[in-house]
Amino acid sequence: MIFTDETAAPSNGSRAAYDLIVVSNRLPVDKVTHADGTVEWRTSPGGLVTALEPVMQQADGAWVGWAGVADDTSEPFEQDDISIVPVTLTADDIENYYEGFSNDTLWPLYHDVIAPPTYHREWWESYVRVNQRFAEKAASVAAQGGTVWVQDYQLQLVPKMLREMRPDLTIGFFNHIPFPAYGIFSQLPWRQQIIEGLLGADLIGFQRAADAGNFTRAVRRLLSYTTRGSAIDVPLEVAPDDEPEVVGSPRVSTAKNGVLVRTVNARHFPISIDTQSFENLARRPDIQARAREIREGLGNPKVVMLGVDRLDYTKGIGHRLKAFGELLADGAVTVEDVTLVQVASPSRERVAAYQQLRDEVELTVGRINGDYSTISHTAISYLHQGYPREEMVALYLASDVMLVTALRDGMNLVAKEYVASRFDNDGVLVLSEFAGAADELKTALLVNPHDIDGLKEALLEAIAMKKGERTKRMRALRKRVLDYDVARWSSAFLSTLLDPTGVPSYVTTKWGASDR
Ligand code: GDG
Repeated sequence: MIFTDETAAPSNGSRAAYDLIVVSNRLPVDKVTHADGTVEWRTSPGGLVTALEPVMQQADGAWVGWAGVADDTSEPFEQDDISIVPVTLTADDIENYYEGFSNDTLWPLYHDVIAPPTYHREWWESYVRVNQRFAEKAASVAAQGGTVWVQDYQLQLVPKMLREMRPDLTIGFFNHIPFPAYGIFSQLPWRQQIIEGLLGADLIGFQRAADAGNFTRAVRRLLSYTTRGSAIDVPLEVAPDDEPEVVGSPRVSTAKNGVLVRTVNARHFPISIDTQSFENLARRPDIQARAREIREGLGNPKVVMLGVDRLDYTKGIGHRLKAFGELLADGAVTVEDVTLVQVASPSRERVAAYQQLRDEVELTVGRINGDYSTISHTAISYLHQGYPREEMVALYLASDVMLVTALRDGMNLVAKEYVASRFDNDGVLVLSEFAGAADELKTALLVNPHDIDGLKEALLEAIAMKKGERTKRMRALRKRVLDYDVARWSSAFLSTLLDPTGVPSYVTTKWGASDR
């Protein structure tokens, strides 16, 4: 959709109207301003954009979000046939709504308070203001009767705000991170507003069945609404004038007590990756050559173990280092035989808990390397850097054992990327049972990362695993990841959202995008 003055305007008077709108904190493009003042919009090739690109193109879709720089007031534009609608965040919004409430209140709270959440009323007020801004932007560009899909924990108030402004819209929400048990969630001073915000959606998606269960329990505890499996009855307060329109909606019915209710569904849709694109990269001869080069550079040890994470306290990097350090100390492994490569990509560097984590991890790595490395063999190759996807796939191919030891993780895409890259049916995945991926990747070596002895045993089992066993397990993992990729995920969510009965359907969406 090109924005022109002639573009059919929605009734709210904005310049363009879209049938499908994705709303996320970050746009799928970053604004980069060069030294000479020229501006470039760089695509960040995340799984979400890959999944949604075809459906967005067919549906005349737009993406509403922040461009990643403070005070940016860019006008909407087109990139790769998707309309991009930027939302402005000021430096104050970034500090309070994003780094504060999103990343220092909600993130630790939703990850089972691994780090203590900080509660500040100013952060909450900023969160409300910014959510309102996102909702207004989405409302101003949505076509009459259109569909809006809101993404993630930064925007949990948007569904209710949007419904109040535009009751004609179908609204979906997907939470990429865990939803905690009520005993933890109830710490949040604004717990009721968050639940009410989310209930503005018609369909609320979670990574795991347990997350959806935690959410419906919170609804019962806080609001006493009736729930039936994944369905939640939200009582309606209907003004007499609105009644004919509301009552005609397929989602509205009369409950046993005679009250009009709107049915909201909360269920799990485990996210996935663009599996084929990882396999295609892994099959490239130059990337295979790079994988061999990586092993040579490490001194050709018998076993390469790998960790790839954003440097985040949820990922259990410290637990993994402790287990490996103890195996070296016990003499169960030596640096000539086994080496660990740990990519820890920089993340949220202005938040204090992340600065502290970096110090702790780097102290531990330094100690282990100091104690056990030799001139020719390093115990841990620690890389506090981001890499192109090609290099990540080369690392996946170069490693015999992949370590995913998250203490709590919505899904963990790294686990799926490793599996997708191993078209040779080799490699062992050690996977935390606290990552959402554990519900699907059942033939991984599942571990409780808090149990350091258990983790050490799993590492030794992975290191010693015979080829036949590795192949058997990897084949089963690959079947799942190849079968259920990110296109299938988005299709499952959208077709459920658009099917008022709530029956899952992987067949087609309204726009004809099938699940492949
Ligand atoms: C949240 C939830 C959920 C990392 N370093 C580099 C790099 N990465 C890529 C990985 C992977 C992605 O970043 C990280 O995804 P994860 O799923 O592992 O974790 P979060 O960032 O915490 O994501 C999580 C996810 O949302 C989706 O719903 O699974 O549970 O926490 O794709 O490969 N990519 C490149 N260079 C790096 O240095 N190219």
